[in-house]
Amino acid sequence: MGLNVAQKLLKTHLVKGEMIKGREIAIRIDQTLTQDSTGTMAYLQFEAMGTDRVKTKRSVAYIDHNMLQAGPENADDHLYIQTVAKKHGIYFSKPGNGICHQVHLERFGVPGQTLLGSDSHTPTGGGIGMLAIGAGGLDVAVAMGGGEYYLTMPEIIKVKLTGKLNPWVSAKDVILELLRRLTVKGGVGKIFEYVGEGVKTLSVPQRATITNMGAELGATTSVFPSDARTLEYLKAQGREADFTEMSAEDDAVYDGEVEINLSELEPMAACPHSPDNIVPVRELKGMKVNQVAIGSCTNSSYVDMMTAASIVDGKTVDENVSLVIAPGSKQVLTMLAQNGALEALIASGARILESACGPCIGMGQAPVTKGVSLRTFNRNFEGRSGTVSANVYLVSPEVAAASAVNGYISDPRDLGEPIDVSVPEKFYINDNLIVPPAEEGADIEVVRGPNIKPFPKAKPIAEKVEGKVLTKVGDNITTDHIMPSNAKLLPFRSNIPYLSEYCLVPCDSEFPKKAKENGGGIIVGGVNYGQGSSREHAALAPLYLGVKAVLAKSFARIHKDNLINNGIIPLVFVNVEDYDSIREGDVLVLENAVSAVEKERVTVKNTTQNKEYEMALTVTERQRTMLKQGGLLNMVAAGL
Ligand code: MIC
Ligand code: SF4
Repeated sequence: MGLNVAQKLLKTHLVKGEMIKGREIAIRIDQTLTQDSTGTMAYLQFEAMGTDRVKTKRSVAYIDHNMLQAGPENADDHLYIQTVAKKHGIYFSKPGNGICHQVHLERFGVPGQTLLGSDSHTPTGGGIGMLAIGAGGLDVAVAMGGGEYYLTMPEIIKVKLTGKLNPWVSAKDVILELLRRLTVKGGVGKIFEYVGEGVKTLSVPQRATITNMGAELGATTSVFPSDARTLEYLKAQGREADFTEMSAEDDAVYDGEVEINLSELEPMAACPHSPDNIVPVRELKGMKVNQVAIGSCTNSSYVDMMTAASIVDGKTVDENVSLVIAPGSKQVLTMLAQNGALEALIASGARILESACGPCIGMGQAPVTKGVSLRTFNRNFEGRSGTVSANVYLVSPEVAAASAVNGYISDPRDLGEPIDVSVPEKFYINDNLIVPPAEEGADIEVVRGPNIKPFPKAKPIAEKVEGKVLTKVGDNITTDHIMPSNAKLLPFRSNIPYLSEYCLVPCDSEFPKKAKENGGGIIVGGVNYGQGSSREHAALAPLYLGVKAVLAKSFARIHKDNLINNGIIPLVFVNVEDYDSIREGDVLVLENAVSAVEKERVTVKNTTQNKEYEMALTVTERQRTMLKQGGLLNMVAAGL
């Protein structure tokens, strides 16, 4: 039986376990990436582990999220990351160099290698044939220290692409179609591997758009083969030496299959407030638009920007629309400047932002009250834009640019003659914003600003875990709900005590107060609890507030791992009716917790209602040890 691409990648990196669906495996990590809003914690944790130099083939620290610098906090964090990187053997990508995933694809991604990143969109690297996985900062810190990465062997789903995209239909529409079919929880525990004739028709940046937004399916990762198109891209980046070919064998077997005929796709949009709320753009045609934003790690490549520039060239952005453009990297921005496209964008009335995440994570450009914002981004969770009442639609650059000119949501197919933009034969290469690490780090002083506070550490599990239900929330609660991120809060990513004051506030404004008054407690959640980002802060803030367990109908992968890494027990209702009966304020007890966490099923008593709930603890053996020890750091310290 032949291997598929995902299996080849896993097999060549397998350190422990058997590649049998549902079993725990451990893989060797070749490369890591961090960004600044998760990076400070990851490096504090890395320092706490006492490793001198990273043991990976390549580790890169990017600055791309916290760029507003409205006070000294962001700059202090940047300096901390820059100095800690220099000392410990990590490349540092300066602010202005671009969004981590875009730059990593351009300059560092290597087909056939593994990449672990402290950002949920790390699977962008799957576009170049990497096994690229998003994880919490602590997992990345361990990988930097040479530790393996543990995961449950995912199901591998074949996504067979046939046909070819029609003019004005884009890679974004491919992933929106998959989200339409499978929803934001459809990818949990799965790797999506793209195969078929249609694959050849997609360039690396297009593939990267698709693998990037596979994160919204909840997938472990997504991957394309490494083929002639990959070589073409690497050559254009002056990196053909990094190429290796890799494709699925003819008789490769998969755990499931989805087929998408590219020729049948049309422009689509994800409507408020979820990336899987998909409709064809033609159904929204005519809706007035207040803001259009083009950028983010999903759609900020050279081709995306050139597409937008070609559409607005010679035209004027509608008087009621604010068009903002954030090119994904310095490479992209420079090329736009060199070939005149930047001039076309500026002339049309576009507002040019620096190469960073910017509005995608609410760092500026919050839309008008109740505004309609069209974004080429990957997440449209309520409030993430910085305006709670705004309605954000996720679309392709083609739809975005056409709508910016017209002032209403437009189907780009109405623009007529297709434009022709392709990957250039040679990208502009200038890596002068990438600072290499010191040869010898011993003498480098790590600079810590006053905003950097120690992170909370979990304690080994108590014999009896007891607490009040502090809050009960519904389905698909995102990490943006649990630990909101916006221009006001992002500067405090190194300050958990401060951030904890905002924990779960979008769902329950009293949550931090109740947690403190009760000396901690328990959270009850619905389906897919913790979807979205990799931010460990969504576990660290609850830990700081004394949360001991989360009971939910199901969990998103990275958040569940982050909870366990920080000693918080994730329990799943076996009978979903129990979720209905539970009330805020009920006291829940898990007796004999130390032995209970060794079992697949545990009984939680509701002493207020005199009921018992059967809960599943579906974690690996290693995670059971981790829960007993009080998290991953304690486990590493104990040499386990
Ligand atoms: C996001 O898109 O939500 C973020 C901001 O990039 C996060 C990381 C973070 O919260 O810092 C992610 O996707 O993991
Ligand atoms: Fe940055 Fe947005 Fe991408 Fe997250 S999704 S890495 S905030 S551009």
